[in-house]
Amino acid sequence: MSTVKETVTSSLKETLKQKIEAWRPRTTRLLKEFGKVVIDQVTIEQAIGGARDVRCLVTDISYLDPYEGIRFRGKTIPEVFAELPKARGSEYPTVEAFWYFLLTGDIPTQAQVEEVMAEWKQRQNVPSYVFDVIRALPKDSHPMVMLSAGVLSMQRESKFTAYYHSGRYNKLQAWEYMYEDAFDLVARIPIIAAFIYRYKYKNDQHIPIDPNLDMGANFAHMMGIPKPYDDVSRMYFILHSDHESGNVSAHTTHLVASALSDAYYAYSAGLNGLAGPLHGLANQEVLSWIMEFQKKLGGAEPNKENVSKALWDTLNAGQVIPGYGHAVLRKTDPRYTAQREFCLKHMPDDPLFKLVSLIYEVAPGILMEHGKAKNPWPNVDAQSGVIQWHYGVREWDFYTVLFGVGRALGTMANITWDRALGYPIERPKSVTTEMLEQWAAEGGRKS
Ligand code: CMX
Repeated sequence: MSTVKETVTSSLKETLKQKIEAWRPRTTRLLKEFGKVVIDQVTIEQAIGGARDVRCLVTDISYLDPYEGIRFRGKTIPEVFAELPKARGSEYPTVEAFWYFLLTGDIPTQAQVEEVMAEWKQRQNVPSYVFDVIRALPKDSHPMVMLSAGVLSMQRESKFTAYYHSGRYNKLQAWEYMYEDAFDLVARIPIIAAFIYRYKYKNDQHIPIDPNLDMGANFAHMMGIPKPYDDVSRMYFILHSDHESGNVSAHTTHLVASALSDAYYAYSAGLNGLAGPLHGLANQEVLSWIMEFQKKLGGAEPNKENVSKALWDTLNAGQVIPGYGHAVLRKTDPRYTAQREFCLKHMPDDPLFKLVSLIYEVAPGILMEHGKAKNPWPNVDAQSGVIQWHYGVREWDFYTVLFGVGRALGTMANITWDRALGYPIERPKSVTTEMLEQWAAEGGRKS
């Protein structure tokens, strides 16, 4: 039985407990018997260049192959969409089914999904002070500031922190309290996000939770957007959930949690990283770029020539083309493809979608000719804003908040497993420029 007293209705935690206990000996054996086996080397280029491609993080929640793209728990995006139980009358799985899958690696049965949905509802009460905190911010604060502050304000609710200070702290059981916080956080964050949207852009008029709906449908309902926005939400949150551990939002969350900071501290920090324009904020930058381009066209039809010129203007001004390039991927992001397939099915004639498709036709060739970006192909952010725009979410500074709701799933699954496997505080080693110069002259570090 679980050691945490909770009104828990699903068997998810017990399943997770069995998985964790079966997994721990693998990590222990690797450390004890094979701890000194070399798996990578670090070059000067990597030390200066953001640790690109250095293999020094471990996660089993997802893996990113440069040419294949993301696999969640060993499954590609099409496999995840095909194999997980769907929401009633929907083309997409419920987020609750995906949460079960991310945590355990198992495809849940319909009955298990319903249990998780019931537990999810139990956990989704957002304390009222969270809304007060958001309201206390200047109204023109970026919605990511509101989301990060809202998440951080819930830190006083942390069951992990209460357990840590209880005098009963036990490393083997710590994950159970991390799991409690992680589950509370994923259940609450869509409500905070919808609140921010309605507060900031819809005259502070709010739509209460519908307790009969799954997470994706409830989010659409609270946003005030009809079908198929429920499917857009399910698809969107699943696609943005995880991208292995090295990206800024996932890594920051893992890093902060490694100091035994709780899920609220950790994810608020992760959100702050997601809000950077080279990371999650790129989705708002894509829309902002497109709008600027259309303004300059002044009503003329977009075509390959004027799109190419605008892309070259951006590059020649020393700016990046938002939504293109990636630190790991070396092909079109399958998260881009999944969203493109949705667009082809549901909104093929949308003018903005057509423009995004036109950009896709010319941007990779231009980036190749430009010769700097290692990956000239589109990433997830190139396509996501267009779908939101089509369904009426035209306030593009909100788009990264949607990314943040999805990314909570992966980061929270990860920090639960981090605690379960007893990963230590993260602490890489710095060197000085002088040391690098000395090792460069000597042809490598000798001691
Ligand atoms: N447009 C123009 N130049 C680009 C570029 C793009 N889309 N992508 C990379 N480059 C440039 C880099 O700025 C870098 O230039 P400098 O040598 O002058 O510094 C050079 O090409 C080499 O970069 P890279 O090794 O190919 O890419 P990085 O791993 O350093 O960076 C990323 C990856 C995503 C930050 C970068 O491709 C980029 O800035 N893309 C645009 C922003 C974007 O879409 N970000 C979202 C990524 C997905 C996400 O996290 O949400």
